[in-house]
Amino acid sequence: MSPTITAFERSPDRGRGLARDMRVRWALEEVAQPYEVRLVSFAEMKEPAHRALHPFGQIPTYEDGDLALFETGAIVFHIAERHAGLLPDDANARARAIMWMFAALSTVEPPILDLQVARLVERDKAWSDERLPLVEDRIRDRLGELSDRLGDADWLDGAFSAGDLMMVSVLFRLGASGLLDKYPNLSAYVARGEARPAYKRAFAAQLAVFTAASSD
Ligand code: GTB
Repeated sequence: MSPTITAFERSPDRGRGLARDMRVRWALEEVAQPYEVRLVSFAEMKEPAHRALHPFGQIPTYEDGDLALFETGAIVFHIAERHAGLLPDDANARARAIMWMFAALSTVEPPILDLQVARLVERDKAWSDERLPLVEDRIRDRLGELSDRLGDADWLDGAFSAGDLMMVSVLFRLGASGLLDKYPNLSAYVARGEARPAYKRAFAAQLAVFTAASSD
């Protein structure tokens, strides 16, 4: 049996790969694990049946036999543990790859999410013009630090790992903001991730959902 993930029936990003099912699809493609997708509407996500899988009423979820998971960090980690290809065999290198997954989710992603909230939700507030530059500065700080660490390496710690998958996924969300442009090594790092065949397959699959929904 293949695992089943959930994704937006109609993604507000119009298939640009910004919704978080993309990282799960990418991980499954990297390890060549076929998967099913159950599409859910915004209303269905808030119903008891979906909340039984995801207490916060969100996507993605992951079901495989008796196991049901939510949170992309946990899902990608589970996939990486169960299959070869996303975590190194060496115990220390493996611990560092996991460290980078956490760094992506708990150190780099939060200010990037703040920016989306500042731009999409808070823009009409009287204090928005003052807050926005502060949020952008926090992102620049993190990007500068990450850029220094990456240097001219291809990936964060040796071979491509789940840590890179998560970090590229997080940085990808900065796309249209232009904030990555000042850090050519980070832009090239994201482009390297996007150039991976597994990424391309995952991107095409989530785009196909949007394209099919648009032609209904
Ligand atoms: N921490 C959780 C995880 O990593 O799994 C966060 C999950 C989450 O934020 N899910 C979002 C969701 O279900 C979709 S990905 N939101 C609906 C809700 O909360 O009611 C976030 C997202 C949504 C839309 C875009 N977009 O259109 O550009 C981009 C990203």
